Amino acid sequence: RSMEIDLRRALALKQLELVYQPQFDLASSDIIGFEALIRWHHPTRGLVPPEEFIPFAEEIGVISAIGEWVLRTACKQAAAWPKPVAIAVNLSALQFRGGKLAETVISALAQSQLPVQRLELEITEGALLNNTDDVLNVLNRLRELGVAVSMDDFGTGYSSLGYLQKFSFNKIKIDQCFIRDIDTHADRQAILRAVTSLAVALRMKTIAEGVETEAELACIRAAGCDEVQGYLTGRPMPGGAVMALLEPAC
Ligand code: G
Ligand code: G
Ligand code: MN
Ligand code: NA
Repeated sequence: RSMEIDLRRALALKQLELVYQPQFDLASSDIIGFEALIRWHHPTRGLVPPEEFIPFAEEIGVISAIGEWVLRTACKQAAAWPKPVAIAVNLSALQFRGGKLAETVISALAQSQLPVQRLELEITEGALLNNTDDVLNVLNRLRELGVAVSMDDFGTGYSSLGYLQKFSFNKIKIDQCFIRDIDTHADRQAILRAVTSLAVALRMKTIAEGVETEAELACIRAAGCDEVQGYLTGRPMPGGAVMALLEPAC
């Protein structure tokens, strides 16, 4: 109960923060973007992880407000970065309800002056599970605006492949469960090769998530992934650290 009261007030009390995890192109080693990840600094509980409060925010009906804050804040901060890299924002399935999402995205872009090509939205297949046609309409509308859409946590749901046929995602984010210890798991290597060749055929990019070791990185390269995101190449960092990282070295 008190957690509910606290979460309802978290936005107004400025207890929410976005951290950013870098994403790298494997061929060039360039930073190509950052994923925005939300953090809740609770006054007594300390740092509450999103796995704990995002489902709760969905349950008590504040996810739309939080999601809109995330979108506006990420666009505003990214617009001020010294390099025009991409900013990836996670969407909850519930943000597709109410038919306001496309307007919110348009408004966040206009307010921040972020060029539309720099925005990527990440959705899990959970977002497509119910009211699939409504969600697809919104996604197509966003696509027409020029926003990129990634399928997050690919391979962990019930019908990831089915959704690839329904919507042409710009990018497939391959879940960490296929990446972890891939250097010692031939089955994971086989799965990764299959997913990357599928992505080539569908003209989608691939990014490997949760890469933690050089050995994993070598396998990901060998499998032909386009991009990498993980603790090995960069942990989620506050906005100030992003500025420092992107500032040209003199
Ligand atoms: O950074 P990480 O532990 O912190 O994130 C855990 C989970 O929380 C991931 O599944 C991620 O997609 C989700 N998450 C992080 N930030 C956001 C956000 O801004 N909105 C939504 N809906 N989910 C988020
Ligand atoms: O949105 P998504 O479900 O992809 O959220 C990414 C989550 O993975 C975040 O919680 C982020 O902090 C976490 N993460 C990113 N890189 C790594 C990594 O290398 N190892 C682990 N264990 N978690 C990671
Ligand atoms: Mn994500
Ligand atoms: Na993911």
